[in-house]
Amino acid sequence: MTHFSSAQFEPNYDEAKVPVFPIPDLLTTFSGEIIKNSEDWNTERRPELLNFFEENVYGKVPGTLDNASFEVVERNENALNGKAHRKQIEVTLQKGSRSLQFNILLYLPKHKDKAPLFLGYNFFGNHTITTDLNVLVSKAWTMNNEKLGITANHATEASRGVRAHRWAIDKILDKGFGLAVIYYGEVDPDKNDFSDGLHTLFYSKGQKQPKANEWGSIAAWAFGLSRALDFLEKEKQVDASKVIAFGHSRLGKAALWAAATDERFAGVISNNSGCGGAALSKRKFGETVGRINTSFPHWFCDNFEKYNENEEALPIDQHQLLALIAPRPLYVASAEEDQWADPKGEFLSAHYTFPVYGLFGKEGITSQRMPEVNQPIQNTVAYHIRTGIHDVTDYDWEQYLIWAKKFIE
Ligand code: GTR
Repeated sequence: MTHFSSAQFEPNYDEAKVPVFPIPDLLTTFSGEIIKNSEDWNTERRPELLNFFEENVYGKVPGTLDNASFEVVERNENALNGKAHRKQIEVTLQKGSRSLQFNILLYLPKHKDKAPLFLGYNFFGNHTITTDLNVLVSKAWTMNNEKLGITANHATEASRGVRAHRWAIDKILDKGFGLAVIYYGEVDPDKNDFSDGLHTLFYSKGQKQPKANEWGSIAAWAFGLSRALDFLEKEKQVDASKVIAFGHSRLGKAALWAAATDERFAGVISNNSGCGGAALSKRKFGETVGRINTSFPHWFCDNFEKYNENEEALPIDQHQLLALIAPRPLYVASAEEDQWADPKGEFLSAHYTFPVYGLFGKEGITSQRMPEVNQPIQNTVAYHIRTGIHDVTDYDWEQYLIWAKKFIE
């Protein structure tokens, strides 16, 4: 197993140095059988791919919960200047004598009886996504970020609204969609330490960390999204058959894995998810498997380390993760200045899913030519690369809303 320090690692940003690499075939099973229709995809190929990603990339969920309960701790029928219904829900997950709590912040458009909805995580707490003074500040461990006013590993009033620019709440509500968000650190704190968060609920006696094929943090965050969907299914004003998992960057990786493992998600948006998300691993452009497993050893399962500086040995690539979403709508988005996430690798990965979407009579992206910046391609599989940096912008949301109106609503 290769370990190397971040300092030793020189990322490649030169297209000429991208290795010649195979694209593992979506429609040939590991034993060489050819998949000819959607039924064979669903019964043979999809399960074996899903199983590979579970065992070797993200890790398996080691058991089931004993109980999940939901309590509405705050609500207002006239939030955001009368535009929305707001609810804050405390979710309690239980296994034996252990439990974990996280909070969902839910905004629903007032004029709609049943709204389709985006569900996603935020990085620093629900109160950071809006200047709404009624949103509760998380008490959980939070990564320090002086610029955002977060010190001593806890958020305070100082960070209210600091990430509002990433969540176009007004635009979302105006188009008739709801938005539900969760602070990801309440589900599993983002640190290489398995003594807290969701993992601890499932340990057997004396166990201190997940086994080599068991879940890392991305899979734990994905599991949290599914539990939030359990709640949304009970919520009368939500159309739970139209919930789109959304995520940026590491949380885009989590959204993709949530939609891959839980087919109740109606679709998924990967915003700049990069390595271990939408981007092809075998291109080794920007962030690589070895680098991500070194910087963030807790994100994937330990089995994934076999592929550190050894992407050639992977019998799969990330387009096969994306294909697990089929036939549901999938949006992959990149940013021009986010070369670390390998925009071309994200585009090609979305492109290579088209034969699977085709089995279902859905339109993927058949051209191998990347579109120009700010020229979205919007089929059931959609892609855009916008100008600017690694971020979520109004431009991104405007495109997501056009696409979601067409393919989800
Ligand atoms: C980076 C990491 C990326 C991406 C990003 C983020 O440091 O290398 O894979 O996940 O963080 O989440 O913003």
